[in-house]
Amino acid sequence: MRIIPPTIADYNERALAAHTRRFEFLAAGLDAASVPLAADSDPGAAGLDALLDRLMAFQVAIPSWALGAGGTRFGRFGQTGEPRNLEEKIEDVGLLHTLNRSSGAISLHIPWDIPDDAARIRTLADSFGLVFDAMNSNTFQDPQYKYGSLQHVDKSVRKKAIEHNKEVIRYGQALGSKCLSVWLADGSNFPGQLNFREAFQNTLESLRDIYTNIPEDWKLLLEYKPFEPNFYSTTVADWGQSLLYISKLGPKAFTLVDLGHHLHGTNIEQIVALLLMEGRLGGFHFNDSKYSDDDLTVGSIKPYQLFLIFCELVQGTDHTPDISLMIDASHNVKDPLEDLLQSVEAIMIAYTQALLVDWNRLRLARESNDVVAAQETLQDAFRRDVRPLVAEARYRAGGALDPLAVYRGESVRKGLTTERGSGGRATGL
Ligand code: PSV
Ligand code: MN
Repeated sequence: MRIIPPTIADYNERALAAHTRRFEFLAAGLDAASVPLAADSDPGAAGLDALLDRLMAFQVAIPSWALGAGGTRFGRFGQTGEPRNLEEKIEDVGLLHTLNRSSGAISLHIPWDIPDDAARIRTLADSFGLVFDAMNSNTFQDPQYKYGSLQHVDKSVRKKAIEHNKEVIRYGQALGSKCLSVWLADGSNFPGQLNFREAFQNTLESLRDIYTNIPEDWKLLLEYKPFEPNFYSTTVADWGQSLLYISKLGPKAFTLVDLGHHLHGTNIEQIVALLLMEGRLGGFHFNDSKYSDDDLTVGSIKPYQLFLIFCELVQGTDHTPDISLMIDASHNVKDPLEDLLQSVEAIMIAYTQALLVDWNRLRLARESNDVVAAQETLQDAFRRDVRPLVAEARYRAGGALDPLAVYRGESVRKGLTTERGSGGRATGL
């Protein structure tokens, strides 16, 4: 199912007058003059136009495994019209991108989504204006990985996992991706099960082998996670451990931060700041959580944390264009496409708010130890309703003023269900 531009134009026309009122009111009160220009924007653009250019340029990748219903170990409630193959997943991401113009990339997980005919898959993606973001290897489901993959005590299992990663790089090259993203479920469930130092050394040796196959213009991302599926130790458990590995690997290796992969109360924005400072932040998995790796809609629980993270990303602008930004969420009770639209919107809002922080005022407040003024400065930006700005950027880029309204108005899920049926199950977790 495709949504055609004239349909979007119809919806926009009906919403335009109300949007223009809100947008102009907001724009009149903005000091957007200090927003730095996007790399490809017109050098003559200033203020509001510069801000909107940056929003229009901003893209978040959609994971191929998040287009069907998620589940828990207690059950899974399927979604009708789920994509049955990679082609249909690409169509779904194409739908999102047509609506919001900010989801112009797809991230594949191998072997869940093997591009058998890479040229055809690339052409299909291209027809929606999509590129391929990070390629994710999967060394956690095969029965041989019960006791780990890259860390395994048996060299032949390590070898198998290494070869899998090399294969994923080859698929990525055929698709035009520039990045391998590695997340390891490796670890242990009980004290004594694992020799920590040997597990680290085995993992490092395996990663070194993979790293020698990373093409010159590629990145290797190493994602950390403190627990699950192992509950006593994880072999890449936190950002310090990820940084330790990647520092030993070389300049093409970077740390990936998944927002759900932290213990309660962890200051993620500080981690982001330090990784950016070291030039070692390579990727992001956005989601939200109340308790642990809940994989909820971005911005649904802790929008202030998301904003503070974007404050760090915006300040580290030298590095920002190179960071792979992706959603990594699960949809247990919502239509996945609606959920993804909400997530991208939340990211755009946080990004816009961060761009509007009065950084000069904040610097002065910090230098004079004016804690109150520092907090006020951040909250001035955070409490501003920037949704008309995000909508305006989307509108200028050819998208929908209100993507969800079009999605629902056009009964997209019903259309997908008619096309695909109600019994299909998308690959993924
Ligand atoms: C693991 O929890 C993770 O965050 C990794 O990024 C995986 O690739 C993804 O979720 C899907 O299992
Ligand atoms: Mn992740």
